[in-house]
Amino acid sequence: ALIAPGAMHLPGWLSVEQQRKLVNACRAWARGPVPLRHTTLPGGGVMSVRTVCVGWHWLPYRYSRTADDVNGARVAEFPDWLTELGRAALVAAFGERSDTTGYRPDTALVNFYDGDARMGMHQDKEERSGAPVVSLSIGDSCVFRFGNTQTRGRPYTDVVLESGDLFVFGGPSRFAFHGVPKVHPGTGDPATGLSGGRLNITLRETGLSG
Ligand code: MD5
Ligand code: FE
Repeated sequence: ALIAPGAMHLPGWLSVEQQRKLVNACRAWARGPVPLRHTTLPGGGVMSVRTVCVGWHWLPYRYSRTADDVNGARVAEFPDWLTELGRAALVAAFGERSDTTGYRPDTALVNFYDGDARMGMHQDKEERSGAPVVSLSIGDSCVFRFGNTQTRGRPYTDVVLESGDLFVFGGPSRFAFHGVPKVHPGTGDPATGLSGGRLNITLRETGLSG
């Protein structure tokens, strides 16, 4: 369903097998070279979500090849199969367009939410690219709040994201405010390999080189 111009929600897009593969890949990335960890913000706050990055490391508020705020290690390489999954997601959402085959996501942010984790309303502005963001959800369902480009307040649309859902943020929706106000514990399917919590994987183009 089109939620707003450029914002497409495709429920149940990932098969359980694809979800298992992603869960296994995220487990491996979470073991290293950079561990899954809570990100500390410049003001001293600590995010409730735990994150590990692939390709480029996101830290507030820039990207680096090395995890400068964790252990200094170079992050894992972005694998080709994840590029192909990202392109397939764009085709599923918007069909074959010029920006589909040219899509070169080079970073994945893997967020893990336990039952109490939240993400406040924010914009993702560290990328120097207007390419779409591909968001894949696995495990417990959540309330995803999709807002506007002007303020973190209303108007916004609350969408329930469930295991296997694809959300693509492109065009005028790429720089909208958004957040995750609530996770619903115990709603995930253990067949995905996740016994609890919510996993979200976003694919992005940083627009950086080097
Ligand atoms: C999540 N992650 O469910 C979300 C999914 C993050 C984050 O917000 O920054 O790690 S990604 C939602 C997203 C990404 C880029 C743009 C827009 C939404 N948008 O314009 O609405 O853990
Ligand atoms: Fe975000």
